[in-house]
Amino acid sequence: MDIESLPRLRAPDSTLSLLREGYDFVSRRCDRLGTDGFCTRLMLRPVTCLRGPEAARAFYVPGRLTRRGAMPAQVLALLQDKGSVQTLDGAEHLNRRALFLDLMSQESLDFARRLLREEWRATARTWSGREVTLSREIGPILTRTALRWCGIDPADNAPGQREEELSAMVRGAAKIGPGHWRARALRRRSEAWAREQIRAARAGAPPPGTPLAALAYHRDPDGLALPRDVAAVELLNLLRPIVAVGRFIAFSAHAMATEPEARASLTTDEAMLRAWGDEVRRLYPFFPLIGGRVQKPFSLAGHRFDRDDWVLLDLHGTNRHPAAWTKPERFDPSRHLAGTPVEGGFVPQGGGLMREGHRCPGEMLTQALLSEATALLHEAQFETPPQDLSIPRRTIPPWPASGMRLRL
Ligand code: HEM
Ligand code: MYR
Repeated sequence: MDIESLPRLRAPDSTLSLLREGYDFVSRRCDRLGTDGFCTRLMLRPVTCLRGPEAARAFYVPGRLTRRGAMPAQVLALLQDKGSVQTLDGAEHLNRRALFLDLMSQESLDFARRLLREEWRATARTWSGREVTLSREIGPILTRTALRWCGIDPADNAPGQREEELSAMVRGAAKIGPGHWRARALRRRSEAWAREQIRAARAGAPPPGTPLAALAYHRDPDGLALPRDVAAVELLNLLRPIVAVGRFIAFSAHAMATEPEARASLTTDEAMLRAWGDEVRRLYPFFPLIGGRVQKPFSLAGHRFDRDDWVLLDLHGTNRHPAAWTKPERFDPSRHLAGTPVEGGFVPQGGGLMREGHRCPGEMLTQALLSEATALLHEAQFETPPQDLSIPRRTIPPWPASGMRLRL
């Protein structure tokens, strides 16, 4: 690893550069300095930015870093929120995390795929012969999929409003200014709705075996039910990211449009679909950086990380790191069929173990939905009308510039 003593940037604070450069902020500086990390300040607070598989392995040693006080408050407010699984550590975290992992059985992943196919087909009836913008169409489809998967009937739950709220949370998480504050207001409306779901589930009989029932009846390590507002926050932590998978689906269509050679070898074989989706998750910009605050001091390549130090791991830059991938910028799904990636080199949804640590527990569900959507896009044999196919590098997270227009 190219970390000797980590260089310190000359600029007194890098917040504006991060906002200006988005996904390229860490990598540009590392490339320039010839290192895999550097020290700077963000929002006036000292931080060490790291990238690459070795850094990711160090970052994901169990118990080393907490997520508490490690993500900007605005991001936390719209994504995971107070009291959520991401803010927990130790036994309480393991217990809450098991709630999420227990929802990811093969049967339940297959059910999610079936729901997505149904909702896609129902909407696609209105598409034939017409040009559609995938970024606009996919949100409602995934919102209905997410509600039904959780055990909530879209018909009784204003799916249009739910879609507006859930999409705003993702769009507004890394924004500052009015876009962010509007999303905060929508999030409050969404939380009120989610609390009512939990209340009603506890008062009545939620469909057994559903995520809603699991949340309503979950017990913490002391045998207590989750407070209603915490259960509501966790319900949103299921619904919101399922809707967020829409970006990966748009990126999958983008790859079909821009990588004709790879598209020619795409089939609906399960291993192929998975490899295609993994290559989309590896290369396209989504979750840029994950933060941690040191709980157990450690050293990495001669640099000492002390208790409470703030660390940011560049997930996007790690997925494209030459220590993990040959020709990292090339879109090549077959690389995922060839073997397992270098440990720590494939972290689109975080790294480390699935059972403990904070790696995204929805990763398998993301893969399942992305495989299904890739199959549906492949079957649709769409063409792409002339449009701006660039992917913004400073909007976090982006859509393809034209929203990904398809002719079906
Ligand atoms: C955590 C990304 C989809 C639920 C995370 C983390 C990332 C991430 C980077 C943090 C990892 C860390 O702290 O080390 C994504 C992306 C997704 C996605 C890019 C694509 C849409 C999902 C889905 C679900 C989900 C579909 C559930 C249905 C969660 C939860 C956590 C989490 C509950 C917190 C876990 C913990 O702290 O233990 N995700 N995720 N995510 N994700 Fe996802
Ligand atoms: C989810 O809804 O939980 C999944 C995807 C959300 C992606 C949103 C990206 C914003 C992260 C900003 C991090 C900035 C760290 C300095």
